[in-house]
Amino acid sequence: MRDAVTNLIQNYDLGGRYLDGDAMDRLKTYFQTGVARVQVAAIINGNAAGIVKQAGSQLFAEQPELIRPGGNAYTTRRYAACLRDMDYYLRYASYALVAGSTDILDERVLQGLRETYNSLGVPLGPTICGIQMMKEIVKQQATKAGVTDLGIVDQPFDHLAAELAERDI
Ligand SMILES: CCC1=C(C)/C(=C/C2=NC(=C\c3[nH]c(/C=C4\NC(=O)[C@H](C)[C@H]4CC)c(C)c3CCC(=O)O)/C(CCC(=O)O)=C2C)NC1=O
Repeated sequence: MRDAVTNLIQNYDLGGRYLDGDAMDRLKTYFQTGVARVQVAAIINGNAAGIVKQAGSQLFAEQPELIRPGGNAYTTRRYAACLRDMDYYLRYASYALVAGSTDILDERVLQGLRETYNSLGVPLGPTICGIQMMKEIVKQQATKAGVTDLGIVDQPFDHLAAELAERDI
């Protein structure tokens, strides 16, 4: 698992290069967003259960067929598995946010996930909707807390969504 700084250092070390102006710019950007990253991670940590619950209610209100007989989240067990998955996405998104890198998402969350979902019939579209809903809730809460740099919040959630999306091209 790597973060923005170790990623950068590794690249420069591979080339045997000193950190140049470009590296400095990237480091500056990361450190300048550092306080906001920690702030948003704290918001997620303090409200995780509520965020998952709210996004879940929103998802099932918009797509009620998911929790009707024949739906993938129908039965208490599968309903709980769905919310548990949302909680995984939220928790790992908070790690990626602090790391300033989506590496951890690739390594710990996304690897083999599409295949697992496909074999269990877990629909990807609604899962992506759930991830986007959590993103919006986190952004609302971050805005309320005075965080202005919301692009950092988009990054991990959008990465999860994009990697889960069908892209057979
Ligand atoms: C930390 C990394 C990690 C992830 C991401 C993860 C996901 C994950 N979700 C699973 C199941 C599942 N995931 C869902 C999720 C949903 N169904 C829906 O209709 C909704 C759209 C959606 C919720 C938003 C459901 C219902 C199951 C159970 C499917 C089944 O057993 O039939 C399974 C199969 C094994 C199990 O049931 O536990 C895995 C591995 N596991 C991990 O260790």
